This record gives sequence, C-alpha cells and structure tokens, in this order.
Amino acid sequence: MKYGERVLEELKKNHPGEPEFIQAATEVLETIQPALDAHPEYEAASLLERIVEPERVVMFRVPWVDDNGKVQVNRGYRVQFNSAIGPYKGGLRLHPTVNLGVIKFLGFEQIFKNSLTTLPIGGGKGGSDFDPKGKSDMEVMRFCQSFMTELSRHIGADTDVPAGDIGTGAREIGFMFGQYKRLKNVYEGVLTGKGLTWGGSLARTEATGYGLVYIAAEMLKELGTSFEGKTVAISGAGNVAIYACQKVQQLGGKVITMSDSNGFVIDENGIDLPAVQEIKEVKRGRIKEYADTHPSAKYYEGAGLWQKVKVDVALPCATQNELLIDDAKALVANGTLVVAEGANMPTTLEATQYLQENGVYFMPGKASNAGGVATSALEMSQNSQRLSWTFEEVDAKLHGIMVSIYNAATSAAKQYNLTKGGKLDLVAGANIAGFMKVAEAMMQQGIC
Ligand code: NDP
Ligand code: 2IT
Repeated sequence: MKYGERVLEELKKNHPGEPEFIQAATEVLETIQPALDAHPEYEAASLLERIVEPERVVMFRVPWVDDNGKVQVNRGYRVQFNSAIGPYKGGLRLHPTVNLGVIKFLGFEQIFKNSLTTLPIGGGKGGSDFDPKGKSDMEVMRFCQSFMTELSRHIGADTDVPAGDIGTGAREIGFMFGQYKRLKNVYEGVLTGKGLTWGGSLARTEATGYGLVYIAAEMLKELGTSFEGKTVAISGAGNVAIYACQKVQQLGGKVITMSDSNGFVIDENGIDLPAVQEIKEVKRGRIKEYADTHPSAKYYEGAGLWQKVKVDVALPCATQNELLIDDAKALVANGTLVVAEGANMPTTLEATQYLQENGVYFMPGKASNAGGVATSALEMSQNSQRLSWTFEEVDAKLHGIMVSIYNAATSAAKQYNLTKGGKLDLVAGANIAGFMKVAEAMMQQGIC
C-alpha cells in the first residue's frame, strides 16, 4: 500500500465520526502521492502522520443569556492545525451544523490554502454551533462576548488570528474584537475582517468573491475566452456569493441565479445585485423576497439549482457538499466550461471526479477561495505597520496573488504530468503546491 493510502486508512479507523474531515483528507492524500514518491524522506519522518493531526484542539462551553433571561449553552471550538509557515490563521463559523469534524475539515483545508497564498500564515479554524439567524443584536453580542472570553486565552496577533466565515461577518467580528481588547488591554490585529475605522483592510469584504472571479478568469483565459458575455450560476447569497456576483458583472458576465439555505431564484435578465444586497446585507432577509419585487425572477424552494440552469461557469459559494453527482451530470450535459469553488469543499468527491473526467476545467476551493485569507494576511501586515493601503493597492495585490495561485497549481500539475478529461488536474496541482511548502518547512523544523 502506498504511503498516502496507508495514512488515510489509519485516519478513517481513528475518526469514523468525522466524515467531512475524512473527505477533505482523502482528497489531499489521494492526490499528493506523486510528490510523496519523489520525496521518500517524508515517509521516513512520518510527515503525513503529523500533518493530519492538529497541533492543538480547544473545545469549550459558551454560556450566554437570551432576551428572555434564559441561559443558553453552545459549544465552541478552535482547531490550531499547523503552524509550520506562520501563526494559525482561519475563520470562525457560526452555524448549527458546526461540530469538531467540520472544524477539522476546514482547518485541514486551511493549511494548504494558506500555503498557496504565498504569505506566512499557518492553518486553523474555529466556530460554534450557535445560530445567529433570528437572534437579536444583543443576543449575538452576548454570545460573541462569552465565546471570546474563552477564545482570548488561546489567540493573539502573533499566535492565532481568527476571521469571519459562515455566520460571522462584520457585526460578529466587532463584538469579538471589543471583548478581546477589554480582556487583554492590548490593541492588536488579533482578528481580521475588522471595521475600516479600527484596523480593517479595504477590499477584505470583497476579497473572497473577487479573488474567486480573478482565478476563474485565468481559467477562462487558458481556454481562450473570458467572462464577457458568459452566463454564470452562483449559489449562496452571503459574503462570498455577493462579491463574486459583483466582479462577474464588472467583467461583462451575466449571473442568473443565487440561493440561500431555503431555496434559489433564477432571473434570466441577470441578477439585480443591489436588490440582493438590500435583502441579505441590510434586512438579513431571505432570497425568496427577491422574486416578490422582480417579475422576471422565479423562486424555487429547496436545493437543485445546478440542474435548473444552463451556464458557462458555475461558482458554488454556499457550503460543503452542495454540488452532488446529479448536479455534476447536469452541468456537463449543459456544456459548462468552468467550475471554481467559492465555498470550502462544496463539490463532493464523486461530483468532482465526474466534472474533471468529462472535461470541465475545475478549480478546488483551497485555491480559488484563497483570496479572502490572503487579504486577511494583508490586513495583518497593515496592522503590524500601523498604516493602511488604498483599495486599489490591496485589490492589485489580491489579483497578483490569485494569478500566482493559478500558476502554482498549473505548474505542479504540469511538473507531475497530471491531467483529467484532457485538462490539467488542478485538484492535484493545488494540493501538491500547497503541501510541498508546508512539508519542506516541517522537515527543516525537526520533529515537532
Ligand atoms: P455567509 O454566512 O455570508 O453566507 C453563506 C451563504 O451560504 C448564505 O447564503 C447561506 O444561506 C448559505 N448556506 C449556508 N449554509 C448552508 C447550508 N447548509 N445549505 C445551503 N445554503 C447554506 O458565509 P460566506 O459567504 O462567508 O461563506 C460561504 C462559503 O465560503 C463557506 O463555505 C465558507 O467557508 C467559504 N469561504 C468564506 C470566506 C470568507 O472570506 N468569508 C473565505 C473562503 C471561503 P442562509 O442565509 O440561508 O444560511
Ligand atoms: O475559509 C476561509 O479561508 C475563510 N473563512 C477566511 C479566513 C481568514 O482568515 O480570512
């Protein structure tokens, strides 16, 4: 049995209750084998056995009081996965589906994603099964303060720098930062995604969505075309989806669908983005409301968006495992050229395989959504320097980073001659490129 397979088998035996983590590990360990073959010293140093094991896992109780005076209790997590190339860095997810396996999958992906950014950041992730939906601002604040009361013992500007993710946006980052400052009496860049008047970076809000579209544009360029005149499907209607839509529109593409966890809208005239922003960012409402004010749009309850549209480009930007095998078949049948993941692991392994083998040019999330964390690292740099860069400066750096990620993934795929369906295998390419930098750093730092 090959080294990667052996470690994966052991991992499956040890963590039967963490399917998302096993899925993420499977994708990496099955695709980096060519690099492992080229570096037998990794096996001798049990490098993979170490890389699949978080350096530290913190789990804690988060008690808070709701508006009715009732005590509520949630579970909090921070997985500090790997610090070989920098302080732990990664978002905080607030969603009822959060559990240890989900945070481990996200933290594991983050190691390789952060490595791909070219910036000095290690991998981590955290969150809670708290659901901000339907809670008052004061309830969200009391939760965030309680969560940070414990988390503050484990993080710091040079130790571990959390940020947003699903359910954690500007409001939550503000409440958490306020509590950290109060507890520690230091003003430092301990979180990213901060408000613009108190240490946040311009373009961080837009960064994940913009970065996704910048890399998808590189993919289209390789195919001899561009976003101009292309029809695009985007799932989700949150931070990543909204700014992906904005950038696609700026580049001349037409986005015809967006969604949330209740359902999706299709507007063949093209999504009216300011209307979506009003519903989601201002009113914290549901995507269904879009159809109430747009006669050209139709609302569909439930999932299934990918099977209802004929698009050139698909950008899944909601959550893990939202693009399944039947969706992949529909996309292939409808002639989709490019799929680039805005969310973390939105495409199942089976669907990914199908898309790739049928000639769809596919970019995995750890490469295509890395613009968010990359810009977080730029926020850290600005905080350390105590100055701030213009929107244009940050956006230009983001664009350069996404092009370099594209080049890293394609170069690794070319180096090992990895293709699928007649296209470069960018899943393997991105995994190998991200892995190699971390592996080399770990080898140089001894057994730790
Ligand atoms: P938001 O909370 O802003 O938006 C999430 C969107 O996805 C919402 O429309 C939400 O709908 C939908 N969604 C969430 N969970 C589910 C579910 N179980 N089923 C269907 N739809 C769901 O989060 P982000 O936009 O920040 O994150 C989206 C994805 O991008 C996540 O996978 C995240 O990990 C990833 N990501 C985010 C980065 C960032 O900088 N924010 C960076 C890199 C990756 P509803 O409102 O109904 O819950
Ligand atoms: O998944 C991710 O990369 C994020 N949620 C962003 C993390 C960050 O630290 O900006």
